[in-house]
Amino acid sequence: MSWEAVDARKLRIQAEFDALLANANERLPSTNGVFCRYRDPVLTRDHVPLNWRFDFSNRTNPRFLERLGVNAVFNPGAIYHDGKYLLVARVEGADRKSFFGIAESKTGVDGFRFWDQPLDIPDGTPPDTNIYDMRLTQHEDGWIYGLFCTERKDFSLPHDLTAAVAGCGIVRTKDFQKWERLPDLDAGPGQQRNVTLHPEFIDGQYLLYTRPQDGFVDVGGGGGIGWALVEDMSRARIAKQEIVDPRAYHTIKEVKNGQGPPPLKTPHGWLHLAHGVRDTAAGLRYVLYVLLTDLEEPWRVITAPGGYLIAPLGSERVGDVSNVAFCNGWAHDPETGQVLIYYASSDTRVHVAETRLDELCDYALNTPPDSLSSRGAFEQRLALIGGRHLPV
Ligand code: M1P
Repeated sequence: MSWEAVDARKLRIQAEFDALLANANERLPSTNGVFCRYRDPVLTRDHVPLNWRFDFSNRTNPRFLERLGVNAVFNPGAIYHDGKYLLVARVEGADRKSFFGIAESKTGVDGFRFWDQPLDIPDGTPPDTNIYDMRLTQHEDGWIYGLFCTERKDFSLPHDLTAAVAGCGIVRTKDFQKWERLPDLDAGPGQQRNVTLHPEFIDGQYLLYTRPQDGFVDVGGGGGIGWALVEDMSRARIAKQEIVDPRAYHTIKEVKNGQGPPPLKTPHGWLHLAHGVRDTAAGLRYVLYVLLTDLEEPWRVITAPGGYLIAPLGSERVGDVSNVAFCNGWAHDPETGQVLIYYASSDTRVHVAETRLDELCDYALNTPPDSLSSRGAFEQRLALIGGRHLPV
C-alpha cells in the first residue's frame, strides 16, 4: 500500500472518530412514561482513543495497522461529579481482557470522551486475570469507592480451563486521579460478583449488597441479592450475609440476580436498580428491575414491582452476549431530579435512559408485584381494564 493510501486511511479514521465524538444525541419519545431512551449509544468501542489501538509512528507502523484491537465498551460505573458525568467503563480488548477507562461528558447523554490514559489499577494479590464492572459509591466517609469483579483461574480444577473464581476488588479515590487499591473483600467460602457499597453508614458500619454464588457462572445455592456489614473497608471482611431479594420461580430473576449501582435515597425509601436473569432456549436473558427498601433498614424490601423496567430492545438485543441489559451505573442530579441510567446492551455498548427520581418512585410504588401465576396476572390486568385500584 502506498504512503498516500496509508495517510488517506489515517485521516479518514481520525475524521470518523472526531465526528463520532461531536455527534449530538437525540432523546426519543417515551413509550411508557417512566423513562426515555436515546437514539444513539453513549459509549462504544469506536469511542476509545485511537492511540489506545494504533501506533501512529510512520517508522514503527508504516502501514498504520491496528496493534491492539478493542472488542467492546460496556458496563460502566457512573457518577455525577463536579458538574460532570463520569463513566468508568469496562474496555474489553480483542484478547478478552478488560481494563477501565474514564469517559467524561457535560450533558450525560452525549459528548462522552475518554481521558487520555486508562485507569491504572494496581494488580491484586494474587494477581487478577480479568477485572470488570465497577460500581462507584460516593460514601459519606468522604471516599469514592469502586467495587469491581476480579476473576482468577480456579487452581483447584487445573484441567478445567473454564474454571474460574469471582471475587470483589476494591479501590478508592477522592479525585479520580489518585486511586488506592485495598485488599479484596474477604467473603468467606464461595464466590462473589455484583458487590455494591451502600452510600451511608449503618450503625457506624459499611453495608454491602452481595451476590453469593457457588460457581463462576451458576449461582447454585446462592439465593439472590444479599447484604452484609463490614467494619473497615481497608480490611473488608463479612462474617454473615443474608438475602434481601431472593430469586423466584417463573420470574425475571429465576436463575440469578444482582444489585446494580448503589441505591438512591428518596423520601419513600432506597431505590434500587438490579438485573434479573432467566434461562431460555436461546440462552440467558438479562433485564433490569427496580426495588424500594426501607430508609432505616435498607435490607428490608418495601415494594417490588413485578416484571422488568428495562429489557434489551431492537438492536440492543444483539451483541457479544445477546439478549442482555445490564446496569452498574446511574447518575442522579439532586437539583433537577433527573436520573440517567447507563445500561449496556448485550455486553457490547453503553446506552442512556433518562428519567426522574419521582417518576421512578411512582413506578416502584404503583406497579403491582409479580403475582406468580397467570391467574393472578389476569386479575391484575382485569383490575386495570376495569379502572380499579391495583393492589401493590
Ligand atoms: O454476560 C452478562 C453479564 O454476566 C455477568 O453477570 P452475572 O454475574 O449476573 O451473571 C457479568 O459477567 C456481567 O459483566 C455480564 O454483563
